[in-house]
Amino acid sequence: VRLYDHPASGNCLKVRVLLRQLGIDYETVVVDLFAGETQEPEHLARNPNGRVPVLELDSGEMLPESAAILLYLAEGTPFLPSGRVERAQVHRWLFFEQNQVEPSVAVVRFVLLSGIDSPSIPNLQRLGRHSLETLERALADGRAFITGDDYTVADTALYGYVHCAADGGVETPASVASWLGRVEATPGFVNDLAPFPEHARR
Ligand SMILES: N[C@@H](CCC(=O)N[C@@H](CS)C(=O)NCC(=O)O)C(=O)O
Repeated sequence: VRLYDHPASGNCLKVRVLLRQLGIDYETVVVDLFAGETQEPEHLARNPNGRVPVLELDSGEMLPESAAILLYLAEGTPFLPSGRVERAQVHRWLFFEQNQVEPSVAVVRFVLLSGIDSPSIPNLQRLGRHSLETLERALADGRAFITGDDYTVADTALYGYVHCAADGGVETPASVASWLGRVEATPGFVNDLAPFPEHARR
């Protein structure tokens, strides 16, 4: 497979982490989102939404959206349970990540690391704290991973931006920090998130 990727993107990191953990050979093509390459016709033909990650399957079919890519790759592996309820719990946290974590924690990280002076920063940080407090409450029963005893793609997805929440000025509760450590200790886990490049600064 081929991954249209950016090294500083948490959404792309999720996919790179899982590809490595599954031992899948892949090739990366960096699409420089800070140079506007995601909005060029060539990339819009891969993803009408003009974003990365996009996974190009061996058939040539394009699959955008990090959560869809994780689910596709994890099918039939221990990272995606087959039971109806167990799988629904994975979906539930994937939706939460996209609805609440990504629009707050990831967006405020982007704003601060790009040097954008936005009046929405305090509100994004408040929403970010709220989503990390949700994780804290979910982990309060001592579970090892977000859906229970086993590491799943729900953890991979949440890790993408939760681990770098401090970049956006959002503090991480202690139980969430411990969970991050357990995710990082899963076999084959490598976090290769790159810093924002110099040309990201506005
Ligand atoms: N919901 C999407 C979000 C993807 C996304 O926001 N990608 C950003 C980088 S992290 C991007 O490509 N931005 C470039 C642009 O908007 O032009 C996913 O989970 O894959």
